[in-house]
Amino acid sequence: MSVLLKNGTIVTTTGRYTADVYAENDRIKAIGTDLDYAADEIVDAKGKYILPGAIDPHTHISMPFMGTYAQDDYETGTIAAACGGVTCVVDFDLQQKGESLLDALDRKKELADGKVAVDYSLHPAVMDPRPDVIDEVKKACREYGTPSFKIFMVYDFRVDDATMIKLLEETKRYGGLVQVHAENVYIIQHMNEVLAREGKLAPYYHAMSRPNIAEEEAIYRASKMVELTDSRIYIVHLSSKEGLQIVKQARDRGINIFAETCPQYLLLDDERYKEPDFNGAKYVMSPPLRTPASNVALWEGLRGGDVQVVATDHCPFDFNGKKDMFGKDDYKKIPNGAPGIETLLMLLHSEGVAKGRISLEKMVDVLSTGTANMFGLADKGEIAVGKDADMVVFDADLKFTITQSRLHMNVDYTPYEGMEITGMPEIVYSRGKRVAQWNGEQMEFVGQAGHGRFIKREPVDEN
Ligand code: DUC
Ligand code: ZN
Ligand code: ZN
Repeated sequence: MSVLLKNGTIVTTTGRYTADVYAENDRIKAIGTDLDYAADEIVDAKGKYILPGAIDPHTHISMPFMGTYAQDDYETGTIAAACGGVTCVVDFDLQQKGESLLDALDRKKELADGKVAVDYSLHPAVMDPRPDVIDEVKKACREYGTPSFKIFMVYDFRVDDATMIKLLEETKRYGGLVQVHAENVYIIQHMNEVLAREGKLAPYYHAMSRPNIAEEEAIYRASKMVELTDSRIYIVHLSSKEGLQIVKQARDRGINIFAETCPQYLLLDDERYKEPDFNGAKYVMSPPLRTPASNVALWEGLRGGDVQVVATDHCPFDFNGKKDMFGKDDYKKIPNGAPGIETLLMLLHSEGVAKGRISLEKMVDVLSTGTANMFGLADKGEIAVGKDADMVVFDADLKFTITQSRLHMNVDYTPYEGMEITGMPEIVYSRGKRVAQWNGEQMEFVGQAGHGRFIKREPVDEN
């Protein structure tokens, strides 16, 4: 299979230029002007951007959570990804009690292989940190190709500070990266008690129960452990301006702390929880939506380089039947999470690039190139000779109105219903194979479940 894209505008993290791109058997083979290959597929890309496929390093596919399951499975989730221009997904793999990290990886791979429509990898999530589990870090980094490890500072399955220190030391030894959900559990428990006493149990109080200070304190504590161990850490779904301030201060002191944010924390705010008829439940996620001041600060964090990655935290639960299953009378019982894998690229382009909040090059960095570097995806994230031909032909002027019925995620709502988008993918390639295309009204999937592969990732250079 070979593809020749003619006269497109190739976008990198440092600039853009007009050229042809030729891809054959998974990889980009040549970039230049007037390339003359007899390709199976020749596309006139004049006036269109050629972007590296977006990478979503934060998804919860088929994840058991709060008495139910995140609804997308590997097939529906990666079909939606392809339709949104996301050509690689790194999903969280939650270790069960008593299970080894490596067994958990095998278990999740079995669910994914043969179903995924685009390439994928896994982050082991450490939930049962026995000493033998810490010892598995080496194998996960060196043999399994999964050198990033998720931990939670909240929820029943959180790790304590001692475990975090051990993991930071062990990952440092083998070139791994700890990723942390940073919220202070005791602040949240306290707020839950206060709000319950006052009878404040509607979705809006979910946000009040998890104040910015809970994120700020946890990030500060995590940053101190990184300083102690001279290691590295990655803050997932950074949501607050106070949390960002801690990240920035630590980075200014030379501490290796990295941060990811998500479209919902850039674009939505806590007024959403006040929507009538229990609609506020659609936005119940953790951390919660904040105020516009945090939205503004996070865009600034992206521009300034203190936030390096934009991911989705895709974790979909139907509004009808899941969000309202146990939580009608108590925000604490509403499954936490929202859909987003398919809307990542369109939102970042339309609300970020088209509105002048970030440059096109910065978008490529935080969705593709920087993400590939952060997570050791050596063959991904760039339109360059030798890289995987994960490519998006992108029409920056194409208009689309987001509506749930024109999306592919296996869920009955989108938090962005009715939003007018400028700029959409026209064709999406996964390793040179066309997997999705614009059909005049919406994206349609034209690939195959099972085309995607497990990608072994590389640890950073050991020090
Ligand atoms: N937060 C969510 O909203 N969903 C899944 C897990 C998490 O930390
Ligand atoms: Zn989280
Ligand atoms: Zn998450």
